[in-house]
Amino acid sequence: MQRKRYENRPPREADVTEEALFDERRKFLKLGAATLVSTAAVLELAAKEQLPAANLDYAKDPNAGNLELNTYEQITSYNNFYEFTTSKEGVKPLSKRFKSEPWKLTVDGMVEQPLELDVWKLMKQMPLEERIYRFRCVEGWSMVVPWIGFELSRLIAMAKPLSSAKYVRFETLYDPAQFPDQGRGFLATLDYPYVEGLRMDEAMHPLTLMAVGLYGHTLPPQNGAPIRLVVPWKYGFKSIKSVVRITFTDTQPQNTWNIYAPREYGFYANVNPGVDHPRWSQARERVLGHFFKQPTQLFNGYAKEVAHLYKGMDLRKQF
Ligand SMILES: Nc1nc2c(c(=O)[nH]1)N[C@H]1C(S)=C(S)[C@@H](COP(=O)(O)O)O[C@H]1N2
Ligand SMILES: [Mo]
Repeated sequence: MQRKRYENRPPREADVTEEALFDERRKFLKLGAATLVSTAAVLELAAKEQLPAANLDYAKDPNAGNLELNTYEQITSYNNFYEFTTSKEGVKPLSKRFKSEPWKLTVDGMVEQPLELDVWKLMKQMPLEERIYRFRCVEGWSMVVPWIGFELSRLIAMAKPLSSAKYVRFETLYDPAQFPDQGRGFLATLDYPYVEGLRMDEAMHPLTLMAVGLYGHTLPPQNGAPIRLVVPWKYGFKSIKSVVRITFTDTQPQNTWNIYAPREYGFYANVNPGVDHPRWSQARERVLGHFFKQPTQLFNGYAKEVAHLYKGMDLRKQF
C-alpha cells in the first residue's frame, strides 16, 4: 500500500469546523445568520424531530451525569467517514445505499476460540445497553450520543485470548464498490482498510463499547453500520466504524491516522486539553449545535474511570 503524501492532507482543523457547525445549527433551526436561540428552544425542537422507529431492545442509561443529548439529526448528518468522502455533510447522502446486511465479523489471531459471527444474530444474543457518552473529535468539535451496544469485553471473553495477546486490532470493511474513496486507487485520501488498535486493558475496560445502534435504532450507515467501536475517553478517530475483523496480537497495531501523519495523531489519542495538536489547541471544544466553546476535559471527562490505565506514562510523548 502506498504511503499518502503529507501535503495532500485534507483540512482537519478547528477553524474550518466552526463555521460548518454554526451553519449546521442554522440549518437545523431554519434560522437566519444572526439568530441565537436558547437551549430550551433547541431541546423543544429536538423533541419534535423525527426519529426512526426503535428496533432494538436495550436497558436504558439513567444519564446520571445529566448530559444534554445531541439530536438524532445532528449525530447522523455531520460525520467523519472518509471511505465515503471527506465532506462531513456529504457522508449521509453518499451512504444511503450502503449494504450492512448480512455482515460477518471475524475474530482471530492469538485466541483459543476464533469466531465467525453473524452480526445481526449477535445483536439479538448480546444483552444491549444504552450508553450516553461524550464524543470528542480531534478536530475540536464534540457531541453527546446515546449509543446502544455491548461491552467489547463480552466479545473478548467469547474468543478467549491467549495470555500472550497484548493488543487488539480492528479493521473496517474493504469494498471499493460501496466506498467511493476506496475506489480511487492511489488518489484515495487514506490507506485502506481503515485500521485501529487498543491495548488489551483498554479493550477490556467497561466503558469500551461495541455500538450497534443509537437513539433506540440500529446504526445508520454514516455512523458505522452495523457495528463500530466507541472509546469515549479517546479522540473520535479511535472509534472505528463498520468493523469486519478483530485480531488479537502481541505487538502494538498500526492505526490509520498515525500512519498518515505520525507527528499529529498518536496510537493512544487520549483526549487531553493540555496536549495541543501541532496545528491547533485542544483546550476547548465546540459541542455540535452550541455557539460557544466549552473547556475540554482530561480523558474527555472519564479520568476517574480510566486515568489509572496510564499511570507512569508521559502523556506528551505517548499521545
Ligand atoms: N472506518 C472509519 N472509521 C472512522 C472514521 C473513518 O473515516 N473511517 N472517522 C473517525 C473519526 S475522525 C471520527 S470523529 C468518528 C466520527 O464518528 P461519527 O460520524 O459517528 O460521529 O469516526 C471515526 N471512525
Ligand atoms: Mo475525528
